[in-house]
Amino acid sequence: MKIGITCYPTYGGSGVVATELGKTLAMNGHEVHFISYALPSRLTSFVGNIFYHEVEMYKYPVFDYPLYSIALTSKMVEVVKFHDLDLIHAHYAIPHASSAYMAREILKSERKNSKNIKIITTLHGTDITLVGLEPSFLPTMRFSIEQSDGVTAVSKYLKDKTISNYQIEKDIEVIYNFIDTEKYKRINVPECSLLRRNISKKGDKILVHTSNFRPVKRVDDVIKIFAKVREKVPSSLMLIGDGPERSACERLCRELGISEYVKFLGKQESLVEILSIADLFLMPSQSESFGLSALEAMSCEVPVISSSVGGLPELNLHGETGYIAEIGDVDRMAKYAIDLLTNENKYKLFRKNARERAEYFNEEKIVRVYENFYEKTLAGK
Ligand code: GMT
Repeated sequence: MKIGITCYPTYGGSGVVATELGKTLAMNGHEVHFISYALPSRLTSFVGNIFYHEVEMYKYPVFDYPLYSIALTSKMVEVVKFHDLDLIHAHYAIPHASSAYMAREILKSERKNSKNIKIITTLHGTDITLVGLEPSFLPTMRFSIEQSDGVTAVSKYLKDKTISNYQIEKDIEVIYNFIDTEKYKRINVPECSLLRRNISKKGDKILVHTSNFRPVKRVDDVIKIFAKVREKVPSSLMLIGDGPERSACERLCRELGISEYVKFLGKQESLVEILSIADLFLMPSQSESFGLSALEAMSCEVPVISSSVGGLPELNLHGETGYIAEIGDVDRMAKYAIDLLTNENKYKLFRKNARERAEYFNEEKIVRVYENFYEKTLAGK
């Protein structure tokens, strides 16, 4: 198949899923064309069969705001026409699904009797639960989801939310986030020992959180949970990523007098090394349609303490791969963390369970589900 993929190129989960999907599809022999405003951050090395097309933004003094969705539509039309694509897979509905819809209609009007391009939209999270609900987006969102030839959501929760929030009648297939379990596995290389020495004292437990530090991630709760854990268990906290809440979080650590034990590592590429020295992953999010970063941790045998929101209970099995608690219940999350970190046998079992659960979301298996979905959509089923 010849597949166009549009996604946000930044560090967010939707871009990661789209890029890893494209890379695996290319390895499976498909021709993949990324159409985005910058090179996707995970597209770091050369892979044959992968092409990248940058959306060119035209600046004109009259335009106070960049006309990204129109420029994207035109780029989609160009790439489909000159590379004879079979389908466009839009990741994160706003504005990718509506640009793809418009591109399909332009192409339809231009080549009356030739094959029609198919549009597949994957809903990732805040495109449905937050941003898409804004009155300035809602009607366009509902229309472009309904008009897609195929729609997928990354959890059952997100599928249900889409149907109830937008009164969508279209079939939505749940295709979970996935993980390369061969790459994301616990390792013990010299870099790990070096990192461990930098992070904590010998024998101390290490807690970790990775995110883009947006309010929805509740990184302040991560810090409050850690402060309570630290009262009972000698431990350190690694915070990976960056974003708008970071300064406030650094302040909170100073106020709580725990700065010495909290390492802000910023954006990092070597996640496997980092996760391999961690004992527990914290994800107390306000909203989370799936929780890809928790899956990355679980694949490296790190149990998860998370909130019970969104799709998290579909990933993190309470009492097996970690624990879940109500949003904001910092006391309970800390209690669960202390319980796990001080009970060696239970911890070992959770660690094993976390890895086994991650294997359920194995990349090969789930990319095959996407391929079948593409074929079904192309056949008009
Ligand atoms: O919806 C978002 O906040 C953006 C998106 C991203 O690009 O980071 O994250 C979502 O998509 C991921 C990949 O499908 C999911 O694993 C995340 O749970 C989801 N984030 C939220 O729902 C907050």
